[in-house]
Amino acid sequence: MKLIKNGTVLTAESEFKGDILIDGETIMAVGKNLDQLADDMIDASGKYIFPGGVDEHTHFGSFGGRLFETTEAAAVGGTTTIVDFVPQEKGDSLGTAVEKHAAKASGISCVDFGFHSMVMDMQPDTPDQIKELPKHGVSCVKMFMAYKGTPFFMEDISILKVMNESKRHGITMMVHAENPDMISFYTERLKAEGHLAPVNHSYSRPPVTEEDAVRHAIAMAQVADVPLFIVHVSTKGAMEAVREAYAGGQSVFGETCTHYLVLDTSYLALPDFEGAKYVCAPPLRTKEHQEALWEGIDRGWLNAVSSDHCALVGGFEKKKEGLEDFTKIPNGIPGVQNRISVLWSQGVAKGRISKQRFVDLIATTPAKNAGLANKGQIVPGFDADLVIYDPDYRGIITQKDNLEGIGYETFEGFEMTGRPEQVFLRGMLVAENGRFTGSRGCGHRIYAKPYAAAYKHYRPALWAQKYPYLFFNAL
Ligand code: DUC
Ligand code: ZN
Ligand code: ZN
Ligand code: ZN
Repeated sequence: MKLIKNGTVLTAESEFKGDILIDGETIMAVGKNLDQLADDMIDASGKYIFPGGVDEHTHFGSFGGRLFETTEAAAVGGTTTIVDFVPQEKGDSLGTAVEKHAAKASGISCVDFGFHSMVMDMQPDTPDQIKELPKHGVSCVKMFMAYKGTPFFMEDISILKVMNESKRHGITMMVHAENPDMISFYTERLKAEGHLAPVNHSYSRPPVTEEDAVRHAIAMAQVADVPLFIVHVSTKGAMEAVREAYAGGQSVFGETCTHYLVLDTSYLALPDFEGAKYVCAPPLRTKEHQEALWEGIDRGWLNAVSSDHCALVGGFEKKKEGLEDFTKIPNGIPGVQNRISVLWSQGVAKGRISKQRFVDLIATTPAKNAGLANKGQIVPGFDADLVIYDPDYRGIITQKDNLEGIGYETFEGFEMTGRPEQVFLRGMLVAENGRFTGSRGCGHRIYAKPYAAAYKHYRPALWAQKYPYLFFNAL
């Protein structure tokens, strides 16, 4: 058995000096005086130990993602589990889509991996396929209110039907909330006036388009009487909509992403088409929104920070398809590698969030949101996914250290105030000081459980008192 000794253990609730005993792939004990049980000692004096990161929102295989070859980047950054969104091809059932996607990850992924479904081919029998998802280890399904005219876009009636079925099977509804018609309206106007540079992508999707859609999604969740999870919240107004709905008794939750916390709209206006690197949806926002999001994650109004990692095949070159027209720039930016580093350096080290909030946001709650039973906590019986973090390391994030394989680093030039020194995936050392030391395919598929966090925090009684006329069937 392995013993990680003399470190400071960080959890979502507390921190304490303690040793961690690992038996094979599992945490065996946390405490003192465990030496006699160990045959392998790792000294973590002066270091922090926190649970391996859980990135509940990645696109290794959608939006033109690079598939799972580049998951080494996750491992070196301290993320030991990813939950990847599964694109649904026309004609495939939701379950078939998951299995096809899983086949691309198996034997390749360097970190453990689970899946969220995305409904992209809505057929009359699609809602009925929701009941199959737990069998495929899927606990969440995402639908898009944006991208009208593409397979992503879903009508309200489709969303309502899937919501209705999701509730019966404990599947968490996730929504990408942006108002597509408002975006079309702005886009047409910008194009007509000849405004085609990358920064116009953000002008075509101003904050109001997100807040409006979030409020609409919340209303749909009221009608269907389901818990709701809003992915990639990027604005103050959208965050407040989530917060108000929750305060009002509705089970509405949300995450934000690393880039919305630290990158602002000025990146989109960089010369020589550099701004295209930062085109994502929802777009980067102004500093005012960033400040609100920091408050939101500190206070728990948003419960997780994901990367929304989109490593486009072709990287920056691919984005040049939009040289003449911002609407043709593929959406999405990479960020799986430095999610943890950035949140520590810009959050913990600058006093914006506590170490406990940090652990909760990067590992503990994302695991709960995604229904991953043995991930995200340093507790006996859980997977021995652990990061030994050196808080004294000082460096600069730069492309030469990047393993995401896209040719640019989203957080180029940001300070690293500390870094993951050693990363363990189920007890295996998979990364050390920025180098991947595991083997291709060492990541396992993780089967999520239904009735995840959004359902655990479901409050039907409160809800029923407030809207008795909507309240048909409590869980
Ligand atoms: N939605 C995502 O979740 N990621 C990238 C682009 C998008 O629209
Ligand atoms: Zn059913
Ligand atoms: Zn989205
Ligand atoms: Zn995404």
